[in-house]
Formats: sequence, C-alpha cells, structure tokens
Amino acid sequence: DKIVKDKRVEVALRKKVIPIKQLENSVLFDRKTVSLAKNLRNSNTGIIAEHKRRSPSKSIINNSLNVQDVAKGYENAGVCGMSVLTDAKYFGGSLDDLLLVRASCNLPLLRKEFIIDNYQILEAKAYGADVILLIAAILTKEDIKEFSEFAKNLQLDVLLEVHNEEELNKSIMPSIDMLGVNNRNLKTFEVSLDISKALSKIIPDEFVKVSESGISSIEAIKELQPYGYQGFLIGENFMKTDNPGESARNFIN
Ligand code: IGP
Repeated sequence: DKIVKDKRVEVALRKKVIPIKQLENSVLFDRKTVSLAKNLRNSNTGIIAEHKRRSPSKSIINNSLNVQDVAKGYENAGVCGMSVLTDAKYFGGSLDDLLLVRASCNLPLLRKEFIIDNYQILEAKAYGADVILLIAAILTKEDIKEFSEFAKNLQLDVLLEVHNEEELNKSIMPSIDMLGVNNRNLKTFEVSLDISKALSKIIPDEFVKVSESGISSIEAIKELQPYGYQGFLIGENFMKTDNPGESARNFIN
C-alpha cells in the first residue's frame, strides 16, 4: 500500500546519504541494549508510553512539547519503556527524536516505524533503540523471519504487531519476543479492546503479550490483564495532555 511505497523511496534515499558502514561505526551502535520484554515480565504495570505528535486518524495530538521533556517525564513516572515514532510523513516524528530521547533517559526504547528493510534496523540501533516494531500487515512470513533474526543478532528485542488471526499465524517464530495486538484497525481506524481479548487465546505463552492503541483508562488495563497482557502501549491518551509524564504517573500509582 501507500505507506510501504513511501518507505521504499525514503529508505533508498537514506542509504545514499548514510552508508551502512557509517551506521555500524557510530558510537551508539556498540551500546548494550536493555530488554523491554524482560522489563515487562518483571513489572505489574507494564506501561509502554509513546511520543506521538500527530497521527493519520487524529491529526495533531501535541505539537508544543519538547521530546526530551516528554522522555524524562515518562521515566520519572516509572513506565517500563518508551515508544518513539520516527516516521515523519504520517506521524511528524524523526530519528533525531529517537536520538534526543536516548540522550535524556535510560528506558528501553522502541523505534516505532514501518520497517520494510534491514537498513532501518541498523538505523534503529545506531540512533539508540532497544526494540524494533514489525507490522505483520505489511510483511510476508519470510520478511518477518529475516528482519526479526537480523534484529536479534544486533541484540534488539522484537515486537511483532498483529490485528487478526491470519497475521498472528504467520508470525509465530522463535525470533519474536513480544506479540502486540493492535486494537486499532489501520485501514478504518476503528478501535476495540475486543481484538486483544479475542486474539489472546491463540497467542502461545512464551511470548510477552502487549495490547496496543486506544487504551484510555486504568480500567481498560485491569480488563486486559486477566487475558494475559503484560504490556500496554499508550500514546494519545498521555500525549493529548500538557504533561504526558504526569498523565502516565496517574496510571501507575
Ligand atoms: C499507540 P494510542 O491509541 O494510544 O495513541 O496508540 C500505538 O499503539 C499506536 O501509535 C500504534 C502505531 C502502530 C502507530 C500502534 N501500532 C503502527 C504507527 C504504526
């Protein structure tokens, strides 16, 4: 679809500007990563807080905050990890956001991106990420295997995102650490926690289960925990406020 086409053009350009060798030689490339999956297993709140300026479904969410302040606020609140949108066109993010966040906190960081090429995984590592997202809806089973194994070799955790049973079935493999169920349909933008509830039953126990999108209350988390969810990816609900860190803290205490 459209996003994948845009990404292929973007990645081809990026490769010309910053060659692979240069990414591999960067200082952060040798940093010891932190495991988000491990953090989630040891937590009883499991919040992954997202930095999100805007989205295709909501347009502008928050354009006035400094990304480093947001990161420090989330870390002080005691979240388990942070997700940083790096897509510019649809979400107003960038790899510089990721770098700035890396410089301001010690949380495990997820590069939130439409990954279609190993090059983007090298970028994730070079700009300070600990985790990559793979979206089953835009990848083949072979892609998922290639990208997840590539990430594991770089000591990155892999969060694989699904929205239905078919996507889940092609995604079960040992190189995946966490299975994320997106409650939002990426085509219609409709959100329902029932998606997480239904799919939880067919996710094998060895994967950390993460529920993504449309989570706007502690009650929603309480509702999902009995289905085995240990991670909750929350963006808009925190970012739409003046103080996302404070909003996250309210979900933890
Ligand atoms: C966060 P929300 O509804 O709390 O802002 O959702 C996150 O789940 C969402 O940003 C997301 C996303 C994605 C964005 C989930 N999967 C894939 C871009 C691409």
